[in-house]
Amino acid sequence: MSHSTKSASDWHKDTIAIHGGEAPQDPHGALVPPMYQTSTFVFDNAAQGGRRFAGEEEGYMYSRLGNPTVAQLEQRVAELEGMQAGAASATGMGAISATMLAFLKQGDHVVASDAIYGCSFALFSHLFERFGIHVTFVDMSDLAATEAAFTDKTQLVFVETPANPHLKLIDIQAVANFAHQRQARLVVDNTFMTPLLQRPAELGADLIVHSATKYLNGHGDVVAGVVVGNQQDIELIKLTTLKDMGATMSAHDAWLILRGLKTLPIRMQRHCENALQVVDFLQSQPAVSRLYFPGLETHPGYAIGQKQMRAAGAIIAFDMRDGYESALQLLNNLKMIKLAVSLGDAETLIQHPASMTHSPLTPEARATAGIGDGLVRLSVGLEHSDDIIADLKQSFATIG
Ligand code: 3LM
Repeated sequence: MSHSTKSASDWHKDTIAIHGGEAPQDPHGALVPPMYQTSTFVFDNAAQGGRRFAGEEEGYMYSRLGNPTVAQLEQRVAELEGMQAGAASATGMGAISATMLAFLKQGDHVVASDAIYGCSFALFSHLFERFGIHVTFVDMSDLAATEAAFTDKTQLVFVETPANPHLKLIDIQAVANFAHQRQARLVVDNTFMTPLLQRPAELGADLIVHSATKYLNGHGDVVAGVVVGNQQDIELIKLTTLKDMGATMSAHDAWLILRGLKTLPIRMQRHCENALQVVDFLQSQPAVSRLYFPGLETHPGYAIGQKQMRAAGAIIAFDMRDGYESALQLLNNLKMIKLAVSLGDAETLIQHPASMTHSPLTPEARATAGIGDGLVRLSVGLEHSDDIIADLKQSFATIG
C-alpha cells in the first residue's frame, strides 16, 4: 500500500532519504510521523474486517500483516533503490530467507556467489539442502564459471557485492544478463553500499536485500532487514514467506530506521572520506601484508567498481603479515575502536571474520573464499579520522 503524497521520482536521493514514503499530513501536524506501536487495528464493523481480510478494502488489520510506520519505511527504501515496493523484516537474514524461499520449491536450483555473509552461506548450504533446494557457490568474478553454474532448474541468483568480508566485486549487469537469459531472478545484497553508492536496480537486479541493521539505520540500536522489488514480487513475499514465517519488522524499529535514514547521505559521505584516510595509513604499515579496498587500483575488481559503484564505501579488510596471533593482538590492544561484529555504525568497529562473522563457513569454504586466519575487517565510523588512525597506530605499535 503506497502512502506517498507525491511522486518522488524527480527528487534527489538526499531528499528521498528524508521525505520518501511520507504519509499524508498528520491530523495534529506532527513533523515526525507517529510510531504506530500497536499489535492490532480496530474495525468499524464486522463487514469491514471481512473486506480487509478478503483484500477488497485497503486498511490495516494486524501488525504482522502490515503497519503504517513500517509501510512508510518500506516505501522510502523502495524509492531510494528506484524500485516499486518494499517489505521490511525483523533482520537482514529475515529479508534474505523470506525473499529466497518465496520463489523456491523442492528441486529448484540457486546460483550464489562464493563470497557472501556467513549466515547467508549457512542458510543456503545447510537449510536449503534439507528442503531439496540445491545451491551452487561459484566465483562470480569468473563470468564463464558463473554462466556454467546455471542449470535448467535455476530460479534464483544471489550476489553480494562488495562481498563480506573482503570486498570482492561482482559485475551485477553481467550476472543479471545470465539470469535473465534463463528466466531466473537476480537478488543483490546491497548492504555494504546502500542505495546511495550502488543502484542494483539500474544494473538489472530484480530484488535488492539489505541488512538495515547496518548503514540504513546507522546507529547500532536496531537489528532489521528490508527487500525491495517490483509490486508483484514484493506482494508475493509479503503474502507468503514474510506473513507466514513471521519475521516482520516492529513499528519501533521502523521508526528508528526512518530517523536514521534522514542522515544516510551525509553519513555515507563522511564514512567514505574517513575510509580513504584510514586506507592511506594502513598502506604504510609493514605489519599489513595485503589490503582489500575497492578504491585501490590494485583491487582485482577495481574496473567493475568504477563502472557500478559511486564510491568505494567504508569497509576495509586486511591480512596481517604474521597471521592469527598478530591479528588478535591488534584487535585486543585498541582503545577507542570497538571490537565487535556488525558494520555501518557511527562507531568504528573491528572484527576477525574467520572466528566471528564467517565462522559458519566450513574451513574449506573459508579457504576457497580466501578468508584466512590473519584477516581483519574494519568498519570505518564517523569519528574524526585522526582519532581512528591514532588508535590503530598505537595498537600496531604494540605488535612490534
Ligand atoms: C557482519 N552482517 O558483521 P542481520 N547481509 C550482509 C551482512 O553483512 C549481514 C546480513 C546480511 C554482520 C552481522 S555477524 C553475527 C553480524 C551483507 C550481517 C544479515 O540479520 O541484520 O544481521 O543481517 O558482517
